[in-house]
Amino acid sequence: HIMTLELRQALNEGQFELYYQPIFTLADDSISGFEALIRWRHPQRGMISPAEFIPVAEETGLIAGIGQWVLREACMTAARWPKSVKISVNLSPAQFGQAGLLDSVMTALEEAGLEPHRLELEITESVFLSNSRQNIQLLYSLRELGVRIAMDDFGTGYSSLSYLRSFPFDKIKIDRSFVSGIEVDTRNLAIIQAVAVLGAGFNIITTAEGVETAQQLHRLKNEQFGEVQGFLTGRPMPASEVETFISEKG
Ligand code: G
Ligand code: G
Ligand code: MN
Ligand code: NA
Repeated sequence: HIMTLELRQALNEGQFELYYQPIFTLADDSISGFEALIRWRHPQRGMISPAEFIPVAEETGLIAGIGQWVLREACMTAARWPKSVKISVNLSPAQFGQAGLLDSVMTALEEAGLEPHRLELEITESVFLSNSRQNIQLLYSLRELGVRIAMDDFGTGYSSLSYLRSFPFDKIKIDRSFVSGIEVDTRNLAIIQAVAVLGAGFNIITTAEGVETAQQLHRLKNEQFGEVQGFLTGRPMPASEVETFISEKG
């Protein structure tokens, strides 16, 4: 791929950055943690979204190196935050196919001196589509380290309900497409209510993504949703702004 060389160069020359988006606990309005979101500051083309380059990195195998960088950087940054604040890192399904994921996670935690329970790994349902036995095994090994596992983009993949039985997730993050319009869309609201019940029954934290309006927040609170994340409560921000954000909102 035409981008491959540039991606390799980006990793070597430090062109990647992490932005951090806050996640709030609804019960007490406290900051639960931040999700790390990668950005590519391209020397000519400016900021490039991960939606553009992560698929290329997955195809070319560069995701291993990029993923390792993300883990180290996120853990180092989070180690400077108050201990009550967690860090969530997105794992690409392709990272599961590569040897060394477990090692990368262990090394990142050790180097940063971050307590494992403060690291949450976000995976998508597609991790269960291929090599599911091996991948579930790996998830258990990660869990044994003490890190938390969240199912990301819940509801957008295939037969998501069965995966909830395959692995004891700590959290489900419902995709933002189900949050949009819950003020008026009775079908999306019904899905939100069902997921809240599911979370309670499985003893899994529920997080709503893409919360953009005060009415949505209010609705989610009413439905006993656990957490919210979205432009309403905080946009992704550079690391340099996180500590101020915590001291103002925490
Ligand atoms: O903010 P946003 O445009 O950053 O993210 C777009 C997509 O890229 C989301 O699906 C998000 O999960 C994914 N993404 C963001 N950061 C990372 C990362 O560090 N690793 C992986 N694998 N995906 C990421
Ligand atoms: O797939 P994942 O959940 O990791 O993706 C996170 C993506 O959602 C990022 O691209 C992030 O910038 C974006 N995002 C975060 N909050 C909101 C929001 O309130 N509205 C919209 N439209 N996107 C959001
Ligand atoms: Mn995510
Ligand atoms: Na998501």
